[in-house]
Amino acid sequence: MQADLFADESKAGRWPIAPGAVVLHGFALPEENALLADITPLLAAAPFRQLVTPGGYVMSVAMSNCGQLGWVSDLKGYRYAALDPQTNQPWPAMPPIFLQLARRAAAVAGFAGFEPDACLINCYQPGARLSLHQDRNERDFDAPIVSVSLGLPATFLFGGLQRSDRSQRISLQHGDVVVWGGPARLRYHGVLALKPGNHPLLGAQRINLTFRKAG
Ligand code: MD6
Ligand code: FE
Repeated sequence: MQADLFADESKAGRWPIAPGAVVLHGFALPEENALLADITPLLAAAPFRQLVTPGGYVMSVAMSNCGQLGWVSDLKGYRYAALDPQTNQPWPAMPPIFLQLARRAAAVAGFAGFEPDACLINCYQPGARLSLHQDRNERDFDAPIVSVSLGLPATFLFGGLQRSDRSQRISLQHGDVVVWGGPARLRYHGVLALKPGNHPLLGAQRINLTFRKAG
């Protein structure tokens, strides 16, 4: 009896944070080992690197990508690129497990038919942060974004459509998935400086996978 209560994936651990945005608590936990096993070879081909913003600052978050397109930043601007500028090779392919998880999470959140072509991989060490921004380098804003948190917990700042709107603070734990689209797609958001700690699987870091339809 009790088992049936949460048999419907669309209800368990689903926390709406705004119209179009929902946290799926623990949604990625059944896949944690498979996800981590797939990340290792990706990073061997396209290692984490700290990108430079168009304004000349070195980002504290280290980044890599997989999929047909990867998000990059340099003094010329932010954009998606098919080749890793560090190797001039295509980004590693998106592992099937990543793709399936992103599709499933989007569908549960009400965005059926999500077909991501880009997965940004963010690595936060203690102290690393992401200042308030909008995700607007994608070609169209109809598709949602699916964001998977692994490792140390972080505080996600979730603001409004204007930079000056006040932000909510949302705690994201290992295995949580945020899906974000529709009327929430262009909301400002960021991540507070990561607190030191030790995660049993990932050690002193947080890894975030962000799936987008960029092209
Ligand atoms: C992060 N995430 O959680 C950074 N963007 O490390 C993002 O910037 C983000 O989680 C758009 C939608 C969901 C996100
Ligand atoms: Fe973002």
